[in-house]
Amino acid sequence: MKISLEDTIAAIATPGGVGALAIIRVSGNRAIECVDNIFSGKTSLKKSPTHTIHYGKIFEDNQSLIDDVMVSVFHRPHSFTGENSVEITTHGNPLITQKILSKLVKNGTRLAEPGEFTKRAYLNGRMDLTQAEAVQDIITSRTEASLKGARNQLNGFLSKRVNSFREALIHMASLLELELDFVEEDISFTSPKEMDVKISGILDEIRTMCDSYAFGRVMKEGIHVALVGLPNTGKSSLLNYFLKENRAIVSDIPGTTRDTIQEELQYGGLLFHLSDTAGIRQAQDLIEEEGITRSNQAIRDADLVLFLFDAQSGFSEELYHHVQDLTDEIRMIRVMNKVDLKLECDSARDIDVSALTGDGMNELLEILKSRAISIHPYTEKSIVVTNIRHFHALEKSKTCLERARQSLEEQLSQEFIAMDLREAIQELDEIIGIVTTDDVLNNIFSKFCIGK
Ligand SMILES: Nc1nc2c(ncn2[C@@H]2O[C@H](COP(=O)(O)OP(=O)(O)OP(=O)(O)O)[C@@H](O)[C@H]2O)c(=O)[nH]1
Ligand SMILES: [Mg+2]
Repeated sequence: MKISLEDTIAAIATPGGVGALAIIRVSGNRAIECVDNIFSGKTSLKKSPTHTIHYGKIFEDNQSLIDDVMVSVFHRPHSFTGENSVEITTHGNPLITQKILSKLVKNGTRLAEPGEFTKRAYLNGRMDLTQAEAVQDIITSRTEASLKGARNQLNGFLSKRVNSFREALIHMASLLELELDFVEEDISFTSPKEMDVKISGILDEIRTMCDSYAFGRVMKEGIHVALVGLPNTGKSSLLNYFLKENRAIVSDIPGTTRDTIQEELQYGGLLFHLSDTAGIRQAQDLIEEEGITRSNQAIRDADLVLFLFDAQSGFSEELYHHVQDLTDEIRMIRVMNKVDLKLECDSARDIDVSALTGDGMNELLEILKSRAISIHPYTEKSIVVTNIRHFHALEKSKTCLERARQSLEEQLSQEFIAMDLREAIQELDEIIGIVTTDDVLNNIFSKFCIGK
């Protein structure tokens, strides 16, 4: 749906439900005027300077009081959206905010689409597209790590890098195109060697950024960890210990867990999605068989697999190989549980724990954290790409630059090289939103909250 930037929009920006305060946001040419129409205060909002706050009341049509409110006024272009904007702070009762919103709609505003405030901020040049996307990430981040990544993106870390590549490539493409104009005179502005060095430098950086996406995804979406082993090894006990609650049924009857049980755990700034699975053995009935099928799927889907065994039942080479076949060896962590039983065992393993006493459990969490980071190596200093749209565009620009280098090597006409560079630039333009389509924008902003 095409929405007009001319409209003045309004939305409740705070979560639905009861709270101490709530905020209604209004933005657009007529924002201040529309609020002024329903606001009774000492001063006229229209005559108020920007960045001022005013106390007043809002009444029903029959003059009964809806609420007393504080109103903040922002004149364009110095507002989040770059437009005239007003924020009305009310008592946090949805009955109040709904009534005020209805009054605003009767007085010349329309209800905002999801993300429309941020979309306007982008369209009005207040931020680029990666920064607009970061606004939503800041709201939805569930871990310290992803919040930090989103904050860096909002500060423009990603756009600055992408912009520097763009500028260097635009410069190179322009020199090549200029040379083409002077082809008869045989004038050269840049040497193939020089160009190769520059393109390679950019390529290296783009490759590192593409590689960071594996970790970026983990940072944003969390790490999937499957707890796997023979029946009775203590997988459910381990899950319960991590969660500090009796989430899964634990019993000494082998084959207790049938369904996979998924729960979240925050540790070390990261989010882990733990899946307790049915113990894998020759199934005794159809339900257990289905449970084991699900265990196998959980292994395939996992970023990390905790392979549990205990000294009593011993390390099953057969099961270990079965799990290895479903995942990569580097994703597996061998855990021996029930060390409190003090049984002898010489099987190789990464850690000894007791889900009963808690022995070794903190060390296990540390191993999980360091393995989560090391399966997707990255350095603190590098930019971490967390967004699939950015990742795809970077991948495409990487391919164009690789082609450009190939053409250089094969001494193809400069036309081809310039064309590849232009294509790479276009991909980078899409990341920061210098060129975009309505579809891309709708796709991005429709996932936003209303009021943001
Ligand atoms: N001594 C001791 N017993 C444990 C430990 N962890 C679990 N158990 C016991 O081992 C038995 C099986 O535990 P569960 O957590 O149900 O094992 P599971 O791997 O989930 O078993 P299934 O769901 O059947 O695959 C229970 O009786 C637990 O109390 C431990 O660290 N030490
Ligand atoms: Mg279990």
